[in-house]
Amino acid sequence: MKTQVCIIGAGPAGLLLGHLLRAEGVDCVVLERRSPDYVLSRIRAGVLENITVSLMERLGLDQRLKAEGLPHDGFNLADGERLIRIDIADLTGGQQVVVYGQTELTRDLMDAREERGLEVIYETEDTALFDVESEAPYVTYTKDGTQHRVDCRFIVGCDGFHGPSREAIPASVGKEYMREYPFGWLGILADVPPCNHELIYANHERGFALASMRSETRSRYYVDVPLTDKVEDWSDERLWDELAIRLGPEAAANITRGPALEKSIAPLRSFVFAPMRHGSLLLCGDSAHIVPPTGAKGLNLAASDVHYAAEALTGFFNRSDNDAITAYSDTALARVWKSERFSWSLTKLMHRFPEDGPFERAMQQAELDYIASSRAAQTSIAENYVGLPV
Ligand code: FAS
Ligand code: PHB
Repeated sequence: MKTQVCIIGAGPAGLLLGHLLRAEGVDCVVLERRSPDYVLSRIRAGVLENITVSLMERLGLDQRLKAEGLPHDGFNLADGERLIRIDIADLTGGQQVVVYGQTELTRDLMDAREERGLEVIYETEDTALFDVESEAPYVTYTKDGTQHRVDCRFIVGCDGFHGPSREAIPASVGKEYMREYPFGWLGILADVPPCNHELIYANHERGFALASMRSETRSRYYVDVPLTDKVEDWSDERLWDELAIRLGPEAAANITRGPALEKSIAPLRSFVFAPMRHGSLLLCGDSAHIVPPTGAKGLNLAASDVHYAAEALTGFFNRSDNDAITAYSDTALARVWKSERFSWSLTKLMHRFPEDGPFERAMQQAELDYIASSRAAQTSIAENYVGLPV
């Protein structure tokens, strides 16, 4: 097969990019190792920044997002019994975030692929990248026992943290930055009404908790747990009991319990790989960077990478403009680092680290007190949470 852009990975980054390129008449194909059902079975992000919503609007794929998404004007930091509300709308001149599950966004992008002429090949195996330093790279993969080859001008690695694309950049070129956290997030999804109409991030002496939702009848909660914990260690009842303690009496009084539809533990790490372009290979999303989910940035950073990559690739093919391709890595990384900083700082503020002593705890308390009393501090958090300009 011959095409202009071969995209590896049909998660939100790969599908968004594929649709944006097709909308500009650029040929592309997306290779995905899993089945469509498997991709949709993942429960991940739930908060959308402006950039992600605006890309769906640009594609004309925002009907369900607009109909079912929940626009939020604010969110809350719970510090023991005190609730510090960050009034996003007031502090950012009316901006909002939208609560809409990554699963639903991915479904909208998948459902539109045929009518938009976006070819996605699912259940590919042994995907391998070749000649990425040349102007004629190619990808090989196996499907149903037959080997296939895709010749293209660019490869875009949208294959997540564990995909092969990043490995195709020589160690002599690539630099990794990593911070792993001494806890994971145990999440539960349940068809119960949320305990609050806005998100609550709680810093409790027993640990972190988050009250989030997918709709007015489906809730998503998290507590942090030691990395040695297993999902089996946490019965639904034990998890609901712990949430009621950590989220504070007001939220606890409003918690409706129910059976878990999904329960899983995700490790927390901060990771950046640079550069995000090497020759004819570009990286987008989790293939190049990971943020702890505290700042709700993972999916949205993938969207901003895709925004820059689509601009660069359509400029190359439709306007013979090389500049944006050349600048892609620096442009994308500039926004990545700011989101990494915000996600790391909110993680440090809202979690109890086993290595922390009384001084570190006092610093957390002082920062929460400052945030509670300072419009400037709240504005900084609000503008980062809604998403910094692209
Ligand atoms: P993805 O990982 O979503 O997609 C990559 C795709 O590439 C996958 O479909 C994979 O199957 C495919 N692939 C991999 N190797 C391949 C190969 N060799 N050939 C072909 N295809 C291949 N963010 C939040 O904001 N809030 C959350 O609560 C949250 N929870 C998360 C929980 C988990 C367990 C994880 C891993 C992430 C979570 N995130 C969360 C972050 C998440 O939203 C990611 O940032 C987002 O999925 C990134 O999208 P992609 O870059 O498209 O990567
Ligand atoms: C979620 O709803 O899954 C969610 C929301 C906000 C976060 C992380 C996860 O910061």
